[in-house]
Amino acid sequence: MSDWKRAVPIIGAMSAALAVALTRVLAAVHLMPGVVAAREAAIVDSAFAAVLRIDVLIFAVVIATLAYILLFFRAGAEGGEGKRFESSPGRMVEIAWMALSCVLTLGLAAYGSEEFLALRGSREAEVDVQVRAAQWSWDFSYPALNATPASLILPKGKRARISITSEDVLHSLWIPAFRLKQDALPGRVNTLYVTPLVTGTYEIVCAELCGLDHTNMRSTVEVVEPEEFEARLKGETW
Ligand SMILES: [Cu+2]
Repeated sequence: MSDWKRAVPIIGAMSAALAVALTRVLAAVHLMPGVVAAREAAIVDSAFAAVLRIDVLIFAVVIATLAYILLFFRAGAEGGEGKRFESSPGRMVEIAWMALSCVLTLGLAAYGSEEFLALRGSREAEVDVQVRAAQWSWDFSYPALNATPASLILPKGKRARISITSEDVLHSLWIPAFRLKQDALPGRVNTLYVTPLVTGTYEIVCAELCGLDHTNMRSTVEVVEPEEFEARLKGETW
């Protein structure tokens, strides 16, 4: 049997074992924050999980191949040359690898575009909030309700449009529980759409190094029941 025909089942078995072990470890680690607090968070999580599955497979095949080569082709004890790879599948492997790479790249691009469009959705929203970032705090205002609460308040189940700008340098509004992040740029308004699904209070963090107190540039978003929303905003106005 030629070298590569013997190698394929061994590398295949090693890859499968490694992929199963890695999948188990990753399932135990929980890479994403525990709470999935918005419709958008579920979309990001499913895309992340899909890409991670592909990454695990590729990683397992590469590492298993490397391990196989190290094990079976290492130099002899006396420092002599190791075993040589005598035969090669040649062009077939190159063609298969290129075809697979193309399918994978185009498939991921199509999947990513679909998920991105699902994430952005339409430009309609039921709630409008303006966010102004400045060194080193966040200001929130609701023009339709004439309210300026100290933190962000959103009604559960309603699509909100968050218009973000900056007074000075680059900042970035990041809400890990929503899996959303949007840059705040001076002289420009960026929009973010979100439909919160779980009531609670979640962290807002600045995700762009913006100066001395960057790490303290934090706030919170509170997701409340829709019937409480306006009353909460009135109570928070100052
Ligand atoms: Cu900042």
